[in-house]
Amino acid sequence: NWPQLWDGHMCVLKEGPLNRTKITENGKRLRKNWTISHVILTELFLLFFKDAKSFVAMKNGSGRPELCVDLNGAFVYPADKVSSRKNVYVISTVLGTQVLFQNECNVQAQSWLYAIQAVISNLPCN
Ligand code: I3P
Repeated sequence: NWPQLWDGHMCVLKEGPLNRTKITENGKRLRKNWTISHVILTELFLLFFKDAKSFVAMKNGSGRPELCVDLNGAFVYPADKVSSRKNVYVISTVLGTQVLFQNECNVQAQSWLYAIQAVISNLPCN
């Protein structure tokens, strides 16, 4: 139960909008479907919500993220040649999920890269 899991256990390290698409799940290629998400970085997870309201609703006891990426053992790096978009990065998890994230502003995109890298390097499986 997400609201319970959230309650008192996680703190928000970074929060804001990003474009994202999942490209691989359990090692299997998926068709790209870029969407805008409200993204929450915690010490363990990168959470993708439909919008900021959905995140507030989850904290108030209803709803859950659309996508939850386990950062323990994950990698994050520039996604060169994976997209025609600019400022695209890929997060690759131990379970074979790959998510692209993107922001038109390279400073914004890079600040997410650095924040996610910092979290990963603090986790036991890095
Ligand atoms: C895809 C869509 C994606 C694009 C992808 C296309 O077409 O245009 O935005 O990815 O390119 O295949 P469709 O909507 O028909 O699925 P980028 O925006 O990241 O380039 P790709 O096939 O080269 O990944």
